[in-house]
Formats: sequence, structure tokens, C-alpha cells
Amino acid sequence: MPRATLQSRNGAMSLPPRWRYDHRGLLFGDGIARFRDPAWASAPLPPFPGFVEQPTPQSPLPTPWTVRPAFTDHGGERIVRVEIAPGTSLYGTGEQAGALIRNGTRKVCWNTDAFGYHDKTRSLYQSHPWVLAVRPDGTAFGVICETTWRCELDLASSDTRAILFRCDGPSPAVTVIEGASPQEVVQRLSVLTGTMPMPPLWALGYQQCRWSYEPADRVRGLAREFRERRIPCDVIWLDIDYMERFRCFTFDPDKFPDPAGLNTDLHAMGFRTVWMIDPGLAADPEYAVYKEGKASGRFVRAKSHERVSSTISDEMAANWGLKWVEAPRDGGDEYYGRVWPGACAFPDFTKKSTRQWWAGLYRNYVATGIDGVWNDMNEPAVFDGPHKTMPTDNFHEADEELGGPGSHARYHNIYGMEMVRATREGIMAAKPDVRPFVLTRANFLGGHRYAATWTGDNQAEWRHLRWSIPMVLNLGLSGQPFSGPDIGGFGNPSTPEMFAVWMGVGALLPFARGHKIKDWDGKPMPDHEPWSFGPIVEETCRRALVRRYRLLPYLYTLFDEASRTGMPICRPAFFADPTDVRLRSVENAFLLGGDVLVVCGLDTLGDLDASPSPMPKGVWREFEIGERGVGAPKDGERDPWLPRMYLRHGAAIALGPAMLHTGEKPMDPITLLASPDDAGVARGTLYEDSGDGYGYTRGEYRRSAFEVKGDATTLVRDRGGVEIVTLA
Ligand code: NBV
Repeated sequence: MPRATLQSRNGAMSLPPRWRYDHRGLLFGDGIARFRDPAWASAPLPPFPGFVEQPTPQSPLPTPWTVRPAFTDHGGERIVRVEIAPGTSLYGTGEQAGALIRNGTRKVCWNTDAFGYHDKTRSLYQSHPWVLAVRPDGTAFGVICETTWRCELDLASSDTRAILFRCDGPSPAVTVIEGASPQEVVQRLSVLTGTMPMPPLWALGYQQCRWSYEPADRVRGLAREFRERRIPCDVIWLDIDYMERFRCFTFDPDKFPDPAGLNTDLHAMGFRTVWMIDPGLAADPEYAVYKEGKASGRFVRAKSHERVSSTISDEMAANWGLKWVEAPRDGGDEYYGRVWPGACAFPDFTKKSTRQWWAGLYRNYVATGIDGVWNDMNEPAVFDGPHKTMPTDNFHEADEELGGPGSHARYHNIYGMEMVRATREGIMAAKPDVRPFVLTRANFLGGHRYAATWTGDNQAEWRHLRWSIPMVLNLGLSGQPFSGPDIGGFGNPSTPEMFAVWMGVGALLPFARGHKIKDWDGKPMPDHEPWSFGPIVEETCRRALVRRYRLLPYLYTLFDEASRTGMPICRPAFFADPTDVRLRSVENAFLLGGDVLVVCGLDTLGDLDASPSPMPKGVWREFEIGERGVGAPKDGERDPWLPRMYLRHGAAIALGPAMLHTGEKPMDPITLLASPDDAGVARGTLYEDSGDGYGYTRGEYRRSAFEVKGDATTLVRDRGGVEIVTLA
């Protein structure tokens, strides 16, 4: 029985609590058990929206079962305590800036528009009430606190021998996942929360964004410049300014008079386009989408109308040329919060009928040739709402599937997830033959089923560049394999060196997109394209992206693995050997899949004082990928700004040819890069399909496990042939 005292939210200490244990616990699958607070055992268990389906019990717990959560109430909160052995390393917790290892940190699951965030910021854009614990011997377990309410993950309590969850709302059920390794636990997590559906191949290409590329001819010019400069790029992004007065699903008639024509022109140059849609709909009776939503009662309702002063002042708004819409006076209990257009109403995505209505709005919109959708501000962010969102007593009509009607306090954390669920369904219905691509800022555990993500509004600072890696890694350990930072940093101008290094790292993360804020210090932000910093940085960016594009066959194989098994695409270095405790805090290096180790020099990451990080044991052979050549880098030929890449002993990976976009040519010829083991053999896997559509779900794919020995390989190619490069 733990004796530790508890610290409540306001910091006050109290007497040791009386802990309650669920002595029954039930097994829900291999190594997966669920526990309930005995004091709440007679209350019906609400569905947990993080799960693909609500799991059904299979049998009582096996003995021994070591991880048993304890429950108590304290200071108006429900508290769950899970004991950890000394030397246990903690990870997961979703999206959070700072160190990879989460011991000693606190995080609050409460989706927040966190512009200017840093490592002490408790709440970012997404909520993952999930902790992965790796024991000193390399075995692991994970804990899901099944709540959508505000919940603190306290890994820094005076009671350091435990993971604590402090939750609002009813006492949550707790699922514990046991595994022989962290890999096994993460894969078991995906049994419950699902896996990422296979994205289209183009979404693995480099993507260029800016708040905002406008008007349409600037977008065309940008596309031409990528091709003329021979810098690989697949996607151009359209941020909010393409809309007519920030009305979602509209196009500014002056700046974007012919969106279909723009999409056609970009497609002809081999680009795809992703366009932004926010949840806030201008409460303007003249605006068709709002009118339709109002007439059919689609919006979140208000109880009180608590207002705080707007984070975007009238003066800032005037500078940006915003003309606020005033809240209608006859709106009844419809909730209005101020976002870009002024007073906005917010669809209640917790209802299926509203999601269907929202999905339907995409039909004409994507018919203009839009390839993907970016849902931003979906925490939801509200400029004049308490804590930058809507009041917690707002009311959602939620379907029983999510738990039935309830307050915003209950549904806040899944608002963004339910929005992207609807968006995804809308694009799929509008374009049934292609795979949808949705990017979201807000999300919840399990939301990787609907959308990829980026790490929000980071800054052009060295520490933000460093945090890019652990942020992507912990998202991967929390079920979201498809993420990346704004390359170059969103806020502040980047320096040339920082931009080059960031491109080098970002090109090896799952989602690779450069993005930049509009203004800085009251002035328009200078350009941040790969060529904006002169020829030396441009050449580094080209080399970084050539690496990514030539790695695509391997990267796509990792996406296939993630979509089947839940294994992250980028994995922490300790995945190479979970028993090697030296690797537990390594965050300047990461594994791309199981075979490639990416190491960023700490000095290049701007951390001049740090001591060098350990490498995983065994032989890791360094390699470089150039436009034509592949092999061990020669001294003096390395680009000092780019991370080094190493191949695992006994592994072989498939590389494709250099290309300017994924649709330019087939992935042939294939180059097999091999790092033979002591017997002279290297092994690998290659997944191939048509890169889009659903043929792969009907068996139209090839997954080849292959071997390389000397000049011979078992990989069979129909066309193009295979070249073998062996690292000595
Ligand atoms: O739509 C403008 C920006 C966007 O560029 C950024 O990536 C988002 O995180 N958006 C936030 C709204 C304004 C933030 C100040």
C-alpha cells in the first residue's frame, strides 16, 4: 500500500489517501487489462472515444499481474496511481515540447492553441492520456486513463515512484498494457486505438507552406520555381487567406478567382494542393454555410455567454484588415466565439448528423481539384473565450456512441478529433477512388485514424529545432506515426544555418513541411523557401530532400508497417536495444524504422555544451545518398549541416531514383543498400503498391522480404532492375 501524500492542483499537501484497488481487473486481449475504481463499479462505464471499438472482456486477470492501478478522490479530482519501479523510464503523453524522457514532467490534457509554446507549457494542441513505461530490464507497460475530461498526467509528483492521473469528471477506467518490450506495448496500443490508414504516396513528399501564398499567381510562381531550381516538392499549401473574408468553403474572388484552374495548373506541374478549413463559421446571416447550419441546428449551444478580452485586439484586427462579424442578436442559445471572421458558430461534431452535414460540404469544395484538407484552430481556438477556447459549460448534443449529451468540459478534448473524422469522411465520399489526406492541429488519443499532424506553432529557435525530434518520437509512442514540425520554425525569422539544419532533420521525419508565419514584429515575414537563404543553404536543402526522395521505397514500407501494426515510423534510439539504459534519453538521434539510425550532431542542433550521446551497440555503418551515388561517405564530402545516417548490421534497405516529385517516375531502378552481417547476408523488406487508391486492400500490393548476399539478391523486379551497393 503506497504511503505517499498527494499534492493537489493548487499545490497543497494532504494526508496519505485511502487507495481503492480493483481486485478483479479483466483481461481484454493479450497483455491488455482494464481496471475500474470499485467505488464507481455500479456506474455505467461510458464509451471511450479513443478506442476503435469498445473492448469486450475475455477472462479474469492471469497471475501474476503486476501493474494494478489504485484509485482515490482528492480535492474534487479523481486520482489514479500506478506504481513504477526505480529506474523506469516514462514516455508517450502525446504532444509535448521538451525532453524525450517524460520522468519529472507534468502535462495537462486540455487541447490548447499554444502559440509560443515551450518546454514548460503544460497543454499543447492534443490530448493523449497515455504513458509508456520502460522498466530497467527493457520490459514495458503502458497506461491509458480512459477519460476525455481535463486530466493531468503527473510524472513529477513528490510521489516519484508513481504515475499519477488527476481527472475532472467521473472516475475513469484504466487500461494497462503489458509487453516484453516497448515495441510490443506500442503495437498492443494500436489494437485498441487503431492504426493510421495508408496515406497516398504524395503525402510522403516534401510540402511547402506559408501563411499565406497569395494571390493565385504567386502560388503558380512558387511551383515553377521549385521545378526550375530542381528542388523536390510534392505539395503546395493554401493557408486561410485564400478564403473570401475567412468564410470556410469559399474562395476570395479577387485573389483566387479560379481555384479549379489553379489546381489544374499545379497538377500539370506535378504538385498536389492542401487547403485550410477551420471549424469556426462566420455567424453572418448572408453566409450560406452558416445559414444552412443554423436552419438545421448544427451548432454548439451556450449556457452562459462568458467572454474575455480577445487575444486578437481590434487594433491587430484592423492592421490585418479584418472586419469582425457581430454576433447575431436573435441567435437563441447558439454559441458565438470570435475567430478570424469575427463572431463564429461552431459545428457540434459530437453528433453523427452534424458530421454528415460537414462531410457533405466538402463535395463541391474538393471538386475544384483540392487534394487534401488542413483543419486548423480545432481545439477549438476562440480569441475571446476563456482560456482561448469555448466555455466549459457549453452544451454538446453528443450521440450515445460518444457518451450522450454533455458539457464542453467533457467533449473539449475530442472536438478536433471528431472534426477530422467528419472531414475525412467528406473527402472520401467526394473522391471515393483516392486515399484522403487530412492534417489536423488538435487531436486525441486514437485520432491518428483520421488525420496526420504537425507540432503546431513552433518558433525559429534552436531549442525548438531540438524538440522537433522528441515531439515526433513521443507522438509515435502515443499511436500517431505521421507527424512533423514546421520546418524552419513558424514564428520568428530563421537564420540560414538553422534553416539548413532543420531541413536536414525534417526531411527524415514522417511529415516534412516547411511553413512560416505571416508577420513578424509588425512587418511581413521574409521568405523562407529552400532558396531564400542563398545558394549554400539551397544546396543543403536539395541534398536533404534528395535523401528523402531516394529513401521513399523504404519510407513507404515503414508507412505500410505502421498502418498494419502500429509501429512508429520514427522510433527512439532505445528501440535498438531497450535493455541498454544508456539510450533511454538519447534525443538527438532516432531510428527511421528498425534499420536506419539518424544522428544529428549536437553542435549542429545548436547545443554546444552537451556531451555526445551514446550509439546503440553493434556495428552501424554510415552511408550517404546522393542524386546518383549511394555508399559510405568520403571524408570531406559530408555536408556538416545534415544529420549522419547509419545502417544496422545485417540490414538492407531499398532506395529509389532521385525525382522531383513522387509522380515523376516509377521507383525504378531500385538500389539495395546492404550492411552485411558476419555471414555476409543483409535482409530487408520492400512494400509496393500503386501509391494511391484502394487496390492494396484487395491484394494489389507486393510485400517482399529479401536477402542480399554479395552481388546476388532474392528481390524480384518486373522492370528496372536492381543495383546492389554493399557497405564494407
Ligand atoms: O492559418 C494561420 C495559422 C497557420 O498558419 C498556423 O500553422 C496555425 O497553427 N493558424 C495557426 C492561425 C493563426 C495563428 C496565430
